[in-house]
This record gives sequence, C-alpha cells and structure tokens, in this order.
Amino acid sequence: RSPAELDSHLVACRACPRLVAWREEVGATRRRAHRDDTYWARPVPGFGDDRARIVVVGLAPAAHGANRTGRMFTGDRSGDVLFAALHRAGLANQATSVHADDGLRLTGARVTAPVRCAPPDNRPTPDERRRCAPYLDRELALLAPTVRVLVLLGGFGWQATLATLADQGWGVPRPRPRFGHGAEVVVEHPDGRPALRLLGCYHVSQQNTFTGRLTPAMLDDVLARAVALAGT
Ligand code: DU
Ligand code: SF4
Repeated sequence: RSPAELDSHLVACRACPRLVAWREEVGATRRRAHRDDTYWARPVPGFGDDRARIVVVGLAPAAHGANRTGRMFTGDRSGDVLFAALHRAGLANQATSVHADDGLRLTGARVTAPVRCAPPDNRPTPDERRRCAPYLDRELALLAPTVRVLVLLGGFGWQATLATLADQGWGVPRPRPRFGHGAEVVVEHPDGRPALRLLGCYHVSQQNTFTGRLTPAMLDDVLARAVALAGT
C-alpha cells in the first residue's frame, strides 16, 4: 500500500461521530479571519517525505489550522514556529507554511498526528484515539525502511502517541515513560521493523512559544538531536 492509498482511505473516515460533527461544524462556522476559506473539515493525512527518517508527531489537527488547510500544522502559529525550525534544521525547503499549495517540501522529515480529526478543546477521548491508532501505525509501517526518530510534541501528544503505539503492538515500557522536554525512549515492534527513538519536546503552541517556555533555540536543539539519532 502506498501513502496515497492510505490517505484516500483516511480522508473518507467517519468513525468518530463527535469528531466528524466538530470538524464539519468548525468548517461551516469558520473564523472571521478565514471567512472566505473553504475548510478542509476532514481527516488530515501526514505530510512530507515518503522516505522520512524523522517524523514530528503532534496531537491532532488544529480547528482553524490543518482542519482548514488540509495539511498538518499548516495555517496557524504552531506551524509557523515548527516549519521555521525544520527549515533551520535543513529539513524543509522554506520557513513558512500558509496553505496546502505553497511549495513547502520536507526532505528526510514528515509531520503527522495520532488523531487525524480536529477535536473540541484539542482533547480527543481515549476511544477516539484508539480508533485512529491504525492510521499512524500504517503510516509508520510504510515509512519503516527509513524512519528512526519520532519527535513528540507536548505531554498530551506524548501520552496519546505512546498509547497509540502500544495499541498497535509496539513495545512501549510499563509504566509508561513520563513526558519531558528532552525525554528519550526506544520502542520496538514485534514484526521486526527497525526500532524507533521517541524524543519529547514542548509543544510549539503559542502558549509555550509566547511565554518563552519553548524557545527557538530549544526547538533547534531537539531537531539537531533528532537529526543526529536518525543518522544519514
Ligand atoms: O506529488 P508530491 O506530493 O509532490 O510528492 C512527490 C514525491 O515527493 C513523493 O515521493 C513524496 C515527495 N515529497 C517530499 O519528499 N517532501 C514533501 O514535502 C512532499 C513530497
Ligand atoms: Fe477516523 Fe481518526 Fe477522524 Fe476518528 S479521528 S473519524 S478514526 S480519521
């Protein structure tokens, strides 16, 4: 199965009634700044290199970001911070991301999430997270020849991703490793895929970047660590 086939299955998914209602409601009501936009309002595929060594994993699409543009982390402040850092790390061809057709390309990297539909308050339920788990697992299976490092953004995304990986048979330690900025964990899959190194990083949300909890230098350090671990 190719990533494109996986995506065509994903974007038709309606398995979570609450999230289907929310993604469509947000898309129908819009936000004043985006009044003239047609919202994507569907599940959001991973974006970037099909041969990525590093995958940045958020939590879920932002209501007025990826749920609007249809591309992960695209069209909001979180994405501005993240793609600028990926550009500094040599993993993106440009520092900005505006919409799905803006010329942005990632090389050696990909961005995705354990839950593919925008949830109310950025909080998917455990059931929603479990239902969505196979999509991340299939994406990682397709990337298995190359992927070595996952950068997990934020405590909620960390926990959701570890739980998603555990649901899919990955050997996630118990008790579950705690999130921290700079935390590192190695997980293996029983099907013999190469192991993944998980790196914790504070989320690129405005809440963290405006307050200086996450500085550009801290993000650069995590991505440099990811590049070093991923090898060449
Ligand atoms: O058709 P396309 O989405 O431009 O992808 C063509 C090709 O480029 C595919 O092998 C994925 C790869 N690619 C990439 O390396 N980085 C990107 O950001 C988008 C696509
Ligand atoms: Fe489907 Fe995942 Fe969206 Fe639920 S969150 S409807 S499983 S794509």
